[in-house]
Amino acid sequence: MHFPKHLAGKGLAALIMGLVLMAHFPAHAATVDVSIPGLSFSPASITVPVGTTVRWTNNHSINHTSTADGGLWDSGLLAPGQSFSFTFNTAGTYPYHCTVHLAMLGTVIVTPGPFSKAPALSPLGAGLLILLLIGTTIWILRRRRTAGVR
Ligand SMILES: [Cu+2]
Repeated sequence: MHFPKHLAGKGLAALIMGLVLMAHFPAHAATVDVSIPGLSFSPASITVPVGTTVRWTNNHSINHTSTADGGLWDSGLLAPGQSFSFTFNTAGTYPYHCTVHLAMLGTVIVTPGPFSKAPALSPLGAGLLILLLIGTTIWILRRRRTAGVR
């Protein structure tokens, strides 16, 4: 039962390293859906953090577009059932419309997001993770040394 234990130690170290990486690079690139159920966008206004991808899906029976008022994005004609995605990498307020039906209006509000406001992981949490990582590394090294002496 010597070898499996050794592997378990490595697995634990890999798990902890993974946790540390996740703490530093949290999944923030979410996708948010906006539906076109008729002659409107639903929801008409959404607020998302920087890095979010907004996906418009035409759930209506006729063509529509999602077109930024400033021209930042333009889906072109979306046939029924088609989708168009755009990723917002800069905070700001982005009004948009449908070029076929000018009364169809929407707004995407992009907030600076968690990165620029506060660290994703508290200093205490980060410290504990690093301690765990160091502890596991020492544990593995000691196990290796013990095996080598024999
Ligand atoms: Cu339209």
